[in-house]
Amino acid sequence: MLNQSELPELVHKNADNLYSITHIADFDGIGSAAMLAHYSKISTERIMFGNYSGEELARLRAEVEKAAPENSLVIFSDLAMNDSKIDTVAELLKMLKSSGNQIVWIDHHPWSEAAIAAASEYCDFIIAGENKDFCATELVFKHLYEPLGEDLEYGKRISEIAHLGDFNLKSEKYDKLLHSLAGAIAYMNYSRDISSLREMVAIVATGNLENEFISKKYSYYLAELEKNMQSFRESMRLYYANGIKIGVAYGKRIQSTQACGIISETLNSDISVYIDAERGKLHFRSKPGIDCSKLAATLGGGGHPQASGAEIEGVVLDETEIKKAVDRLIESAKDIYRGLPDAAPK
Ligand SMILES: [Mn+2]
Repeated sequence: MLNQSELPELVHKNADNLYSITHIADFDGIGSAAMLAHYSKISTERIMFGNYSGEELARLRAEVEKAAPENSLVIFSDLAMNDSKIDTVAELLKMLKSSGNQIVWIDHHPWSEAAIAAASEYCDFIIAGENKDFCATELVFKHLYEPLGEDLEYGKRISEIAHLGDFNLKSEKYDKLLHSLAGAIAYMNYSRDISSLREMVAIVATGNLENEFISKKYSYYLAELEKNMQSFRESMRLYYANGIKIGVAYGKRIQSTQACGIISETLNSDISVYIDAERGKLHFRSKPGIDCSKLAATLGGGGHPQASGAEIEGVVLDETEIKKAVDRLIESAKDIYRGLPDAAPK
């Protein structure tokens, strides 16, 4: 295991020889890769994306095999290792190690002890486990970028924007920009357009976030949203589990934070569940004091106490399957939650 003080030199030495593997789903993933690209000027083929499902991990593995990094520095950012995927990810790390690569992993999601132990076996440096103060982009800034002392203004700005987005904070200065970034990323993600996501990293690496490419993708997102919003709203239902209000709605191609925000605003729910029927994904958000990751875990998922996800793998969900999943969730919720904690807003 490397010492923290050896990291900047490692990045500097490998500036031409670096691969970034980052979270596909949000600006924290894009921003942390962009910061590395800003410093190292790596080409876009060296940026790869991952997520937590078996399907996406298989795709990442195929990409890594194709790129075949050798004696390089591979930096993972904004990705956790879920317990159900430890073996899959460990195998990927083993493969990278056997080709002489050095591996650095920087994340801020909750990890189990077992997952940290599995990753530590292969990583040369790792920051893993829940961090309530910093998102992945900020950690990359702090540990890999800032000590290099170049263009700190760029690094600080990207960190600030990623922080606001990842912790779902309001900001008069950046709200409009945050919406367009999140919507653009959601659009590319839903349409599985990896080359556009790579292009997005390259653009963010220039620092020009008011870019036409981004605003065009955002406008596509909005156009789809308009088509999908009515049926999403009509699907909204409120359930009770020991006095906890659980709002549920399903739809497609709606950015998860936005979808859950609409559910909680409309129903005043304590937990909001958005089911992405097209991709078989469930997104959870909850009010402070209520840990929705426990509910996500009943479907094999996980995440933060206030923002989590789960997946019914590789399935487009029809109404019967959605109903079955929701019934199961509400039953599980009755076991998990014993009424509102005092800390939770009533
Ligand atoms: Mn993040």
